[in-house]
Amino acid sequence: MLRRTIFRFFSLGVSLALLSFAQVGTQQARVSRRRTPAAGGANLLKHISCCEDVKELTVQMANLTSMLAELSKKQEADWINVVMQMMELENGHQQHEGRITEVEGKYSEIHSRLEIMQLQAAQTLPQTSADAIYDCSSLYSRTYKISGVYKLPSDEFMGTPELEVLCDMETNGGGWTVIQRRKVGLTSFNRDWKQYKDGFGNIRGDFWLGNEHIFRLTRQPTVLRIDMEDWEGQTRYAEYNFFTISNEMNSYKLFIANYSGNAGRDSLRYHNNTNFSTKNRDNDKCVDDCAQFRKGGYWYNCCTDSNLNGVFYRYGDHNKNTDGITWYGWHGSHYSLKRVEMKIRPQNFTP
Ligand SMILES: *[C@@H]1O[C@H](CO)[C@@H](O)[C@H](O)[C@H]1NC(C)=O
Ligand SMILES: *[C@@H]1O[C@H](CO)[C@@H](O)[C@H](O)[C@H]1NC(C)=O
Ligand SMILES: *[C@@H]1O[C@H](CO)[C@@H](O)[C@H](O)[C@H]1NC(C)=O
Ligand SMILES: *[C@@H]1O[C@H](CO)[C@@H](O)[C@H](O)[C@H]1NC(C)=O
Ligand SMILES: [Ca+2]
Repeated sequence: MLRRTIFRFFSLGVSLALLSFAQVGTQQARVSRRRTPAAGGANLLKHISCCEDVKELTVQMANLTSMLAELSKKQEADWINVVMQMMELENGHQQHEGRITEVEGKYSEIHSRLEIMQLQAAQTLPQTSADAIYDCSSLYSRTYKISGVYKLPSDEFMGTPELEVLCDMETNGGGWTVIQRRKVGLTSFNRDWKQYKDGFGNIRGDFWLGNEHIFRLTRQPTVLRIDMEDWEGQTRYAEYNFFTISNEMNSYKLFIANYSGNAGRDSLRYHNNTNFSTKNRDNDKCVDDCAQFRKGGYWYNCCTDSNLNGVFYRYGDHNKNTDGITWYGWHGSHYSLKRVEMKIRPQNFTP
């Protein structure tokens, strides 16, 4: 939009300049036409006529030069205006994004009083290597059986950092560590490599836990479950009895196996054995840049059979775009889902 404005401005500038030169042309033509009738007069007259013409031409040239100078001054002022507008827009955008984060935080806070209480309970847990709490399944085994946000203490022995996690202690036996959630729709998932590596968003709202954490948590044999909801309130799930990603050096490549569920065709299978891509790291199997097209970070192939980190579209806009939160095997390529949660737990977990 802005680029188009700038372009239009430039073409306007160019046509103005062209117009000025066209004026020079016609004025010169007028001058030479006026010279012709004087041809029959005396030499002196001719001479004067000639010099007056030249004088007039000089004046016109001077006027034109000053006109041009004025024009370029105006053009410069317009240009500065455009740049200022651009900067203002950018500023507004940043403020907007800040507001969104704030609003989402507040929204989530209202819904998380109980979660905070659980968090405090979790913080009082003893921290020894033997009791290492390193995911929601171990919390579950320690009788923490209420879904919500917990803080996992850091563990030097295990080399694990302190980490806030969202635990789903209800679905199909519980013990799930949620690695991704889309439900509020205010957090952008069109992020760069570093942000996908470290994680982003709000653990009480929408978030990506971070590829480093996912890599670490899936060192043991792990199950992945994807819960989805559409705008009609129907729910589906996809479960993989085997899930892991490789390390950063190997571009967090995806491995999944043994699908079960009711989400129609397995739409993550197409992404099996592909590297992770973000808007600034094209590791897909395509000439195109899938992360740019689908506006997310994901294990893009060429490009998608699902796009769970795509753009959150609200009801009404949810079936108009191909860069939404899609699962082709259920609702096709143009239907952006209302809610998604990706969660993991160890294969050997027993409720
Ligand atoms: C040139 O400028 C002078 C003074 O500004 C003005 O009187 C004159 O009409 C102008 N001539 C043309 C051809 O624009
Ligand atoms: C995936 O990543 C690995 C290591 O980063 C690289 O060697 C390989 O070529 C990548 N594959 C594709 C399809 O980009
Ligand atoms: C993914 O690829 C691996 C081989 O790397 C294979 O064993 C596995 O069955 C594949 N998963 C699916 C769901 O096709
Ligand atoms: C998939 O399930 C089969 C049968 O239960 C099992 O033999 C196989 O090892 C599983 N594959 C993976 C990669 O876990
Ligand atoms: Ca590519």
